[in-house]
Parts: sequence; structure tokens; C-alpha cells
Amino acid sequence: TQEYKTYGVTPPISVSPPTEKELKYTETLIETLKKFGLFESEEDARKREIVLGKLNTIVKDFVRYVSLKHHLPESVANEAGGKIFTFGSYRLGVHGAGADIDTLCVTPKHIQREDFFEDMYEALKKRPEVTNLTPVTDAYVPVMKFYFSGIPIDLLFAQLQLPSIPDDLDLSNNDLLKGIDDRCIRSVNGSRVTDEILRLVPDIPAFRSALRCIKLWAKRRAIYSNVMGFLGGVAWAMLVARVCQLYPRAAASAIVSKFFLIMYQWKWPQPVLLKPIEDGPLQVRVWNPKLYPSDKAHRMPVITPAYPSMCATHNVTMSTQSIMTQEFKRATDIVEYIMVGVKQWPELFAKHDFFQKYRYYLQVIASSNTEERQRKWTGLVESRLRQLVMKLELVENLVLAHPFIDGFSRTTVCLNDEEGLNAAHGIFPKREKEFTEEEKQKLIENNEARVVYTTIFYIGLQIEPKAVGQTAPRKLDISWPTSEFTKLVKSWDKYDENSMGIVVQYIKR
Ligand code: 3AT
Ligand code: MN
Ligand code: MN
Repeated sequence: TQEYKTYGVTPPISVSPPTEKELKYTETLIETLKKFGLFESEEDARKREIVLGKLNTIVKDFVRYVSLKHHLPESVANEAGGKIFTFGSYRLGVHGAGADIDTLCVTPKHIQREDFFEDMYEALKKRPEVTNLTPVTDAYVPVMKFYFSGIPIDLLFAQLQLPSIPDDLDLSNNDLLKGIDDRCIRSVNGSRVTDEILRLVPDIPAFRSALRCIKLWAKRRAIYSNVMGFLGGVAWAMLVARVCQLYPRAAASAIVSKFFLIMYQWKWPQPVLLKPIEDGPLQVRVWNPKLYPSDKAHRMPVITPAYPSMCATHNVTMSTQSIMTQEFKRATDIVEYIMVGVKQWPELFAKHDFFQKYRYYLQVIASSNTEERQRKWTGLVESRLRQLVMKLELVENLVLAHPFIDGFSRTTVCLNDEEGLNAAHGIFPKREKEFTEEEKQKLIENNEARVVYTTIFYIGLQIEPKAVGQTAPRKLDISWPTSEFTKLVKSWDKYDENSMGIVVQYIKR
């Protein structure tokens, strides 16, 4: 018998090679994924490589330029190096046609974050290929967003405590994290986690196909969103990677079918780990439910494999866990039929029925008067929506509160205060004909109209069924959760009551 390397924290469940049938269903799966437009053309793939090559050169030029600006000798400046790394879906090899490239710019210790947002910004701005250049300096993970030859790029920054960055630098060494600030650690971590996932998976092509399938499924079923309390891209990748470890020789179709069953039966809150949690050289918190009560509260912990390990699923609530479990069950049943030829893959990817599923919904409407303000205000409201969900979960007779993953945005031309107020409550003026851009500008200039920006989020409410013999409908009292939520979002330090609105209301399907 052959010996197999153990990937992960337990031995594999099966090391059998794929059967004929599993290979056949892997082929039909990939055909289906292609029909859903999940693969880019070879030409587009080459274009991405060219763009990355150019970005790498821009980074090196930037490092050299700043080195000289800081009066370092020319010889040192020439040797300072600089390198880009990729992470996210592109690095994993599971990106779709229009996806961004998540990129990290690594520089030596004498380059500062300010240099990045000034000189790198200027260098990019000068390039004819670059459009929509947007620096986001005050985020948890600061980032420069732009398009390069039409490809969306997220560029992060990390300065290491090294005098130069050689081309063969490997970010896996934990000691590289010593002495760098938290934002740099977070920036480097995206890349370290993706690299580690790829290292911990036995068969990368099978992993990629299975992950593409799971990502498509999660998006179609509306359970792909970290902010809303479901799972994001990294968490889905780690779950698929774990199943790959358990079936190191399986074909993608078999991994997908095992995936749903294993996840449905998983004994949460037992964590999903790709390797034992490591200790390291920093004074930072590593996920540990025995030590930290907040970690113990994680319902479906999925732990990142790179030091310092963190939980990628800390947003999951009782409701979102229950919804994902139902989806694992549904998928388990469908794939069982697919694997015996009774059903076809497209059925697995059938669109969610969120807007038909419940009788009652909550509508959360964020509104304001400028595009820029609306983006920030909506971001804040979205990031607090889970707090509302968790408070709703405590309401008597409410079984679960199901947040939809996307908000719905619109801009409305309002001709008077009444129309403005109505729009902020989700009631939009009905007009024979929408205003043209020109008419709109004229109305605004003459003070005859203003624009109201609204974004509506929906939460489906599943109510306890009536007891036997009971005739009166169940009563729901949601006044406490909604008033607490409104108070919470209004306590934001940038909240302005004159220009921002928040409305939470009950609606029937
Ligand atoms: P796409 O194919 O781009 O849709 P992806 O997995 O690449 O899928 P993103 O580009 O959104 O997803 O994110 C890539 C990584 O960047 C995932 C995570 O490590 C990090 N990341 C994304 N959004 C945030 C955020 N708001 N805060 C911190 N890290 C983030
Ligand atoms: Mn991405
Ligand atoms: Mn991104």
C-alpha cells in the first residue's frame, strides 16, 4: 500500500482514486460552469499577466524614486527592489471574467505608507492605462483602487523591516511580521492566507474546480457575503480546501458532493482547521475559544491557516447559520440525484427565492442627498445590519431573520418636500416619463428639484406557525430591535441628521 501525506488535522477519509462516473460528472460540472460564464478567455488571461508585469515595474520604480527622495545613495536605491504579490480569487485561480486582481505592494523599511499614497498615487495617475484611481486611506485595510487597461485592481501596501525586497522574497516566514504596524500585518495576511491554502490542498486543479462550483452555488443561493453574516470568498475557499484534504485523490464532482454532506453534518461550533493553530513571534491575538469569550461565541468557526490565525466567519448569527444549514441540506439532496444521473448540475445553481419565501419583510432604507455621502452612509448601515438581525432573533414568535445579501440603490428626482420624505420611506414618485439628465440639471439649478439617494436592504421574517386551534395571527413586536438599531446607526460619528435618513419598516410580500 502507498503512503499518503496527511493534509490537515486528521487523516483522510478516503484515498481512493476517482471512479469513471465521478470523472464523467466532473466533466459535465465544468461544462455547466462554463455556461455560467465562469472562465475568462486565454486572451484575457494574458492581458492580466501583462498588467501584473507592468504593475511590478511601476512598484520598483516607485521604490527607487522614494529611496532617492529620502537621500539614500544611488547604489542603495538601485538595490532596494520592491515586489507585488497577488491574493484573492485571482491568486487562487478561481476568478471570473470581470473579477478584480487583489494585489499587495511590498516595499523595504524606508518606504512609508504616506509615500505610497502620494508618490505611488502620482505614478499611477500619470499612466494612460490607469482610470478611476481612488485612494482609500482610512479603511481597516487601506487600499488604492483603480482600473489598469480596464481590469479592476485593489492594491494594498506593506512595508517590511528589510533594507531591500528581493524578487524571490517569500512571505511565509512569520518573522517578517516583526516590527511592522497592524495595517501592514492585515495587508500581508491576505496574501499569506491564500498562499497557505494552496500549500495545504493536495490536488490544486480539483480544488479550483470544486471551489468555482461552490462559489457559484453560494452566490446563486444568496449566501455569499461576509458582511451580512454569511460566508465570504476566503471562508468558502477554506471549507472546500478542508474537504479536499479529506479526499486527497477525489475528482471535483466527488469533492462537491462530499462538501455538502460534510458541511450539513458538521458538529459546529467545532472549528474547521486546515492545520494546527500556530504560535508566533508577535503580541497579537490568535483565535482561541478557551481563552477568549468572544471567540467562543463564534457559531461556525473557520480558521485562517496563516499566523496569526483568525476566524473568517465571526459574523455568522443564529439565523444565517440556520439558512446556510438549510442550503447545505438542499444541495446534498440535489447532488445525490445528480451523481446518479437523475438530475443535472444547473438545478444546483437555481436562483434563490428570497422575495417569495416570506410573508413579511423588514425594509431598511438609508437615504441622503449626495452620492459620496450615500456611499459612506450605506456602508455604515450595511455593516450594522447584523446587529438588527441579532436583536430580531430575540423577538418572541420570530423563528429567524433572513438578511438579503445586496442592497437596492436608486436616485430619485424629487420636486418638493413631500416627494423627498416619501422617497426616504421607499415610496417613489410615479411619473409619465422620467426626467432626462438635462431636465434634471435644469430643475436642480433652478432650485425646483433635489435628488434623493436611497438604498434599501431587506430582511425576511420567518414567523412561528400558529399553534393548533389558534385562530388569531401571531403578534410580532419589533419596536425594540428597530429603535435600538436606529439609535446605533445614528451614533456614528459622521452621522448628520440634516442630510441622512434611516427608516425601518414592516412590509408584506
Ligand atoms: P472576487 O472574484 O474578487 O469577487 P475575491 O475572493 O477575490 O472574489 P475580494 O476581491 O472582495 O474577493 O477580496 C479579496 C480578499 O481581500 C479577501 C479578503 O482577504 C480581503 N478583503 C476583501 N474585503 C475586505 C475588507 N472589507 N476588509 C478586509 N479585507 C478584505
Ligand atoms: Mn478579488
Ligand atoms: Mn478585491
